[in-house]
Amino acid sequence: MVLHEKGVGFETYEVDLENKSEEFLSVSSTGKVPVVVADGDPLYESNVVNQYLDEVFESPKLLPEDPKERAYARIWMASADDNFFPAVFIASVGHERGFSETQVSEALEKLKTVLAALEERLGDGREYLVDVFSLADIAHAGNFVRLRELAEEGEIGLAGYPNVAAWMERVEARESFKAAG
Ligand SMILES: N[C@@H](CCC(=O)N[C@@H](CS)C(=O)NCC(=O)O)C(=O)O
Repeated sequence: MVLHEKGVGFETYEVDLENKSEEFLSVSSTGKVPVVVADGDPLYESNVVNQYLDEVFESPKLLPEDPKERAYARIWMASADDNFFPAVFIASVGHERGFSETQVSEALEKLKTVLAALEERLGDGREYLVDVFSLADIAHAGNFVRLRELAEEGEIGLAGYPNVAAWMERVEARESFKAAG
């Protein structure tokens, strides 16, 4: 999404995470995706990569100018990593990935807590997590598809989180979200 927002050209490589190639492991020291190879140097951790891209490519800026708003953007980016991603991931594919029934139900409960926090944050007509569309929204958007699957399966009722549902629609309507597929 960041690269599409910035209009920067790039190539993508499909990675088989069940059967990681030597070529992939030579650029991904953690064996995880995403990895961005920038002028030959591999960068990883999506929030770190996204901040690098935001610094290197000027426009549009995807972090607020105001230091406190910028701090809040980083707080929500950390929450996407620490709370939203693991909860959605284990709740949606935990069974296939060897997590126990208890871990999957705990992840679902955790997800409800995370959604409640997002719901509160997005109250009072706030369109995005900070005062502008930012890396904080992008940090969550990568898991919207899984969250929607959970909603379709009846595991999560998004109707109970109207601010979150409206925010998701706003983010999903962006060309960068559609282009990122
Ligand atoms: N905090 C990391 C998480 C990276 C991550 O966990 N990626 C998963 C896919 S969503 C992965 O590559 N898993 C493969 C594995 O662990 O073998 C980031 O945001 O980049």
